Amino acid sequence: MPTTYFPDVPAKIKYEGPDSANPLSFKHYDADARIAGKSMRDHLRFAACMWHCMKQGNADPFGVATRQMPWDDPSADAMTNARNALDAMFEFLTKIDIGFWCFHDRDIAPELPALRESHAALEEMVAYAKQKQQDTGVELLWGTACLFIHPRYMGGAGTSPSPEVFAHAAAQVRRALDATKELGGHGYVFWGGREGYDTLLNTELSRDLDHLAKLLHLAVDYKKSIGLDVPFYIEPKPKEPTTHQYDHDASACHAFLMKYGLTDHFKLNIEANHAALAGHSFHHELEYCRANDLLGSIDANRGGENIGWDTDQFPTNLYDTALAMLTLLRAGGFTHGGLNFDAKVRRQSTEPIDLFHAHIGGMDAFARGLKAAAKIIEDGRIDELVNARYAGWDTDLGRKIEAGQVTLADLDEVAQQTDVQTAPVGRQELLENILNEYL
Ligand code: XLS
Ligand code: CA
Ligand code: CA
Repeated sequence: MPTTYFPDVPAKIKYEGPDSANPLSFKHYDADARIAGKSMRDHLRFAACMWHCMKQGNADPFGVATRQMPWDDPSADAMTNARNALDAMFEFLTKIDIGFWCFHDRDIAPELPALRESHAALEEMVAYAKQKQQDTGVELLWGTACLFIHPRYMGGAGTSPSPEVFAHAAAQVRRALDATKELGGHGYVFWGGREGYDTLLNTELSRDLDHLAKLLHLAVDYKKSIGLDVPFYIEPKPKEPTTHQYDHDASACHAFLMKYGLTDHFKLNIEANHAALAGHSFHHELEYCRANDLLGSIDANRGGENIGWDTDQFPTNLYDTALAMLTLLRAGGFTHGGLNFDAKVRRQSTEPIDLFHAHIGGMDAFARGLKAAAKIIEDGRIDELVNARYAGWDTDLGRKIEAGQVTLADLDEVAQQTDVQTAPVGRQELLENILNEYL
């Protein structure tokens, strides 16, 4: 192993303020600065992900990988490369001062010809990762199992037409839950990348949903049996890789969890880019979660605005980060979750140092969003305008309707006695102006 994979980066990226000309510094993220009663570090709980940072080389359907990844040596054996990738990941996390990481089972250990061998490889790499965590103080935000790369999962994992494939998925989930427990993970994610269909002509939709719920119930039972006391998250995404994914958006996941009696065990992991693919704003998905006590964790990225696929770009849009942080603060902040950069550098960002530029930009964008959101709440003007708009609901009539104390006939009486020709003013432009004052 080389002594460093990032020789041009200092031991720690530091906060130097907005006037600094040093690209390897934070301009806005000041980890220990306190905002709204907590340090920025504790509000934001940043995480970086193993798959985009260390594993994928930016191959696309038209070309091979372009990134330089010195931790991935084609002449070395798979386990050596796996160790090197973890060395590189923990060097990266330490230097950029990110306190959490996330991984899929197959990101940290290779898939080997026999499942038993893959299990053993994973156990070995979990032990190695545990040592790395102890050495650096980095913690596991969440673990997950990769149930979408291997050809056996082409028709789904929990929703596969084959019970043997279902069993393979269950085996991987079991071992990934063990890994999450061993590493003290704060949560566990189910992203149903292939839990959907390409065509309904070959699909039994209701059976698929029953099977998916079965897998999740089995995971809940197993989690209890090993004493893993952390939330499970479903990560909604409407499409890609399949044409239609069952975990379409937050409300579809909510309906699924309610139907199958899973709401006590699951929250959602909301990814910005997936919200866009579902035709929603990131803010909408987060607000839906806040309204339904489903806000678990966040995958912080963005999509290309004119592109209909999952580009997983680093977040730079301050509107998005401010509105996301507004919802998060109003929801009381993270308990187990965090802001995981599920984002990759662009294909022409080929050098290891580009990983630093990318994460610095994302962290500063969320730091600015946090500052803006805290000020908006403190300022109170937006809340006042919203309260004024809904003031009618605090009158006798509004309270009675909310409390279920009136019938349709009662309301017919009331309506006949009140001359209503318009409705409360919306003030959208003023609200947008106030928001802009803080950006
Ligand atoms: C893919 C998903 C995936 C999950 C983890 O689009 O974002 O990376 O976050 O399996
Ligand atoms: Ca994600
Ligand atoms: Ca994505």
